[in-house]
Amino acid sequence: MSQPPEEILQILRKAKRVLIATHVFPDGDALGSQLALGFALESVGKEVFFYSEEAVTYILDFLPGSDRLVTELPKDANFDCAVSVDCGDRRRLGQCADQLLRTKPFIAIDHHAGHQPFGDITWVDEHRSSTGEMIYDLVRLLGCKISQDTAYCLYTAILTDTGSFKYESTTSHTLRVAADLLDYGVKPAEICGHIFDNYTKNRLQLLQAVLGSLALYADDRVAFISVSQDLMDSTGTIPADTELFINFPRSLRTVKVAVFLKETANNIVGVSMRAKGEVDVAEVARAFGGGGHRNAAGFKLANTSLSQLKERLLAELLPLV
Ligand SMILES: [Mn+2]
Repeated sequence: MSQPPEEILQILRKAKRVLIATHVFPDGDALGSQLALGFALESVGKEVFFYSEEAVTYILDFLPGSDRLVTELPKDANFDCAVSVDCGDRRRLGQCADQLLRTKPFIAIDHHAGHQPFGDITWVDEHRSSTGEMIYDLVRLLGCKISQDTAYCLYTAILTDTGSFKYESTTSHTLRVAADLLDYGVKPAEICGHIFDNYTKNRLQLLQAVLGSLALYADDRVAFISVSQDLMDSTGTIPADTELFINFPRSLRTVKVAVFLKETANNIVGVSMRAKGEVDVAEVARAFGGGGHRNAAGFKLANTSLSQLKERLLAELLPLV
């Protein structure tokens, strides 16, 4: 497990105005890490600007400070540095990637296996459970104050990226950080309530329909579920509503690989894959231009359909299980 490079500490200590960004379609780790780092830097007198390509969805808008995210980059802002958190490659910075990367020095902090380096200075540690866990170590070293809001965001980041401390990536350090965050005022049941017991009726009806798409192969070792754009339209849901659905096919006792195919507008299909045991789904994802961890990976493909992509993926996956 690595610690933040001294150079990053020096840059952040010196900087007065800091731009913080994360990946598109930010999840709990992305947004929690972004906000927590910002609050911590503000606690030592820095001015912070939070950038996100799109506004926060209702699923994460309980996070303190989520209303501070700005979807437009200021034209004449003189930032002393920029930091991207939880972003595995520059494309995931979104449409403004070039403009963001023009801020120098640009620091990238991430934990994705297969991270494609970008920016000027990076701290990438694929053995970390979450970027939130890394941000905790960073802000402690910087001597920042950890407010209840900061702790709340970091706990959400770690909780969501570890699947509630269930994934292999959860270490003793992860749990020590989480324990510290409780001492800063986090109430685990409250955060769990916001994340897991907060479905809208539409979202539950979407889940009902998506589970109806379950298809099993190779003696139930491979499971597919899918969602079409039509289904999302008819249930009045958004892509963020499908978050965590992949855990249902993954939960099948016989499953080695679970796949969730998500059709979005313009014939683009997003794919999430989860593996149990030896199968490396990151390698499969890389063959389609994506990436991730050995047991959790994904990619997006344009000009395809749900059924076409399913056939192609089956051809790749069946020999592996
Ligand atoms: Mn993450």
